[in-house]
Amino acid sequence: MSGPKTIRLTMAQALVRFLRSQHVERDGREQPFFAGVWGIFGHGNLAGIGQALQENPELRYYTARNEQAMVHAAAAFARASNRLRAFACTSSIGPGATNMVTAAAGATINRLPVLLLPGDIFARRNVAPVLQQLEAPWSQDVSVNDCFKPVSRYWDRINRPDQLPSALLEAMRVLTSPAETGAVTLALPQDVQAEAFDYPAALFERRVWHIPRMPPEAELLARAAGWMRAARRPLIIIGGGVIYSEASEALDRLARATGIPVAETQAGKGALPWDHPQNVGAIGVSGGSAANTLAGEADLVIAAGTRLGDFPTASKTAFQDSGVRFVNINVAESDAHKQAALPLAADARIALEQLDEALGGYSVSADYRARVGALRREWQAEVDRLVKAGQGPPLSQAEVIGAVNGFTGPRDVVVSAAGSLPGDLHKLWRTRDPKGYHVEYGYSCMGYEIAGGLGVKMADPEREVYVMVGDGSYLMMASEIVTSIQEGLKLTIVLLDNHGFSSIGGLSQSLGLGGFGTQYRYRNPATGQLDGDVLPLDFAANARGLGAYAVRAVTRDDLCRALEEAKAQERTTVIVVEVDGEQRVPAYGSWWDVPVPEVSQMESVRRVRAEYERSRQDERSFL
Ligand SMILES: Cc1ncc(C[n+]2csc(CCOP(=O)(O)OP(=O)(O)O)c2C)c(N)n1
Ligand SMILES: [Mg+2]
Repeated sequence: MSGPKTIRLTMAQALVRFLRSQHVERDGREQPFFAGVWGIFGHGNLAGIGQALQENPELRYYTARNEQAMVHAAAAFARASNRLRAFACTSSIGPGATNMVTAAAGATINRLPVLLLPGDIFARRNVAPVLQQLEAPWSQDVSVNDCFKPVSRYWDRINRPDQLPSALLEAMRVLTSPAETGAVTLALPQDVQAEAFDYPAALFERRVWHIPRMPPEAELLARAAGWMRAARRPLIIIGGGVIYSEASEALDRLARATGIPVAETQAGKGALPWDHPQNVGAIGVSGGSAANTLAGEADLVIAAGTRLGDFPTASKTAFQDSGVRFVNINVAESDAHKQAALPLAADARIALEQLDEALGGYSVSADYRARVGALRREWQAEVDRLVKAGQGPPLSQAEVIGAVNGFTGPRDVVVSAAGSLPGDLHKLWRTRDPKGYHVEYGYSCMGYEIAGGLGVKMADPEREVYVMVGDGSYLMMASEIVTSIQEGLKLTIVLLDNHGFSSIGGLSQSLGLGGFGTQYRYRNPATGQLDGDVLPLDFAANARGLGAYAVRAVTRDDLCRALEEAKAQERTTVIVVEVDGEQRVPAYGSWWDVPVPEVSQMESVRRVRAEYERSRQDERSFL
C-alpha cells in the first residue's frame, strides 16, 4: 500500500510552488493571484526563498531598492487591481524585515492584500545570536519580526517545515477575504527555509479562491430602505470599498433614480465621474463646499465602503443635524457598526443594487434636487477659479494640478500620498475613470508616491501614470525611480518644490506655532535655528542621476511643454516645478482636531487654544 503522494522540497521551495498555483475568481472571472515576488536579498533569504525563486522563474522576481518601497508598490498594485491580484515580498532578517513594517501598516490600514515573507532568526538557536539578531533577556521566542504583529491581519512564524501547509491556507483565506484583507506576515527562520520535508502533493494543486459578494441581510435591507424613504436630506458617502467591489454602475443608477447626492472620500473618489449630476465632490477636512454643506444638513447618511476616518467626518463635526442617522454599507462588520449605524454588512455593489430595487421609484424632493444642483455648480465654479489662477511664477499648486489634470487623458492615473497634495487633489482633480485617482490617504505615508506609482503601472501598463509628489516626500524615497528604469515601466513624476513642508508649515501657522521646523533651510548661526537661506537642492540633477529624464518648469507654458515631452519619452520622466508654498487652497467649512497646548508661554498659542476649545464643542458622538 502506498500513502498519499508527497514531494520532497525545502520549505522555501514549497512556499514558492504553492504561490504559483493560487488563483482567484469573482463574477466568473478567474486569474492568478500572485503577480510575482518583490525582494531584496541578504543572508536571511538568499539561499532559502532566493534559491526557490531561481528554480521557479514562472513566479517573476523583482529587485527593489528599499524594502518599504517594495511593499508600497505591492499595496498599490493590489489597490489598482481591485484587490484581485497581489505580490509577495521577501526580505532578509533584521533591518530588511523591519523596513517593511511601515508599508505593512499602510497596506493593512488601506485594506490591501500583501504577503510579507521576512527572514527570521534560526529556529534551531545553537548559533545564536546570529548577525542582526535582537536578543531579549526574558525570552528566546522573540525577534524583530514580532513588530509585524500589530500591523498584520494574519501573522505566523514557520518554525518547522511541516507547519507551512496550514499557515499558507490561513494566509490565503485572509488575503482573499474582502473583509479581513491586509498585510499577511509569514516569518521564515533562515535555517527552516532550507530544510527539506515530504510535502503532500495536494498542497500544490491548482486552487481557486472564490471572492464572495456578501448580500445584505433581508430585514436590515428593508429597514435601510425605510429610513431612506423617510429621509428629506439624504447623502451618500463613498469610500474605497465601492471601487473595489466595482459598484460604479449600481451607484450611478441609484443616485440618478433617487437624486441622492454622492460625496467622495479619498479612496472612493472616481467611483462616479466628476461631472455626474449627483457627484458633489470631496467631503470632510479636504472636502469642498458642496459636500460639506450637504453633510452639515443631512438627516440620513449612507456611508458605503468607507472607514469613516477623521478626514471624511471632519473629526465628527461634519454632521450637525440633530436627528441625523447613519446606514453603513460595508463588508467589514466593524466598519458597518461605526457611528451607531444601521449595519448593512454587505458587498457594496450587491447592497446598492438591492437598495435601488427596494426603494421602488423613491426620489428626493424637487427642492432638494435643485439645491444639490446649485451647490454643485457653485463648487465647480470655485474649482475653476482655483485651477486657472494664472499667478506666479512661482505657480500655485492648484494651478499645477489644473494643468496636469487638463493634460491627462480619461484613463490616466494620478498617484499621490502625503503633504498638501492629497487635500488639493481631493478637492480639485476631475476624475473620469474609477481607477483614475490613486491617493494613499489611509496612512498618508511620505515616500509612497513613486513606489506606489510603480505598482499602479504594473497593474495596468496601458495607462499613463502621473505621480504628483512634494519635495519632502521625494527626498524621503525616490529610490524606485531606479526600479522603474530597470523594468521599463514609465512614470511621469511631477515634483512640486516648495522648499519644505508646506502642509505641516500651514498647520503649524494655524496653531500659532509660526511654521517652526518645516522649511528646508540652513542653520542660521545668528539665531541658532533652521531659518537661514533655502537649501540648494537640485532635484532635476538628482533624478537624472537615478536614470530618469528630467526637466524643470517655471511657467505654466513650460509645464505644458514638459508634459508633452514626458508623454513622448519612453522612460520615467521627472518634471520639477517650483510652487509657492504660501499660496494654499482654502478649507471649506470643515475642522480637523489637532490638539493645541493647554498652557504655553506663547501668546499666539494661548489665543488659538481658546478657538480650539470652542471648535471642539461641535464634535458629536453618535451612540
Ligand atoms: C513617513 C511620514 N513622516 C512624516 C509625516 C508627516 N508629514 C505629513 S506631510 C509632511 C510634509 C510633506 O512635505 P512635502 O512632501 O514637501 O509636501 P508639502 O507639505 O510641501 O506639500 C510631513 C512631514 C508623514 N505623513 N509621513
Ligand atoms: Mg514641500
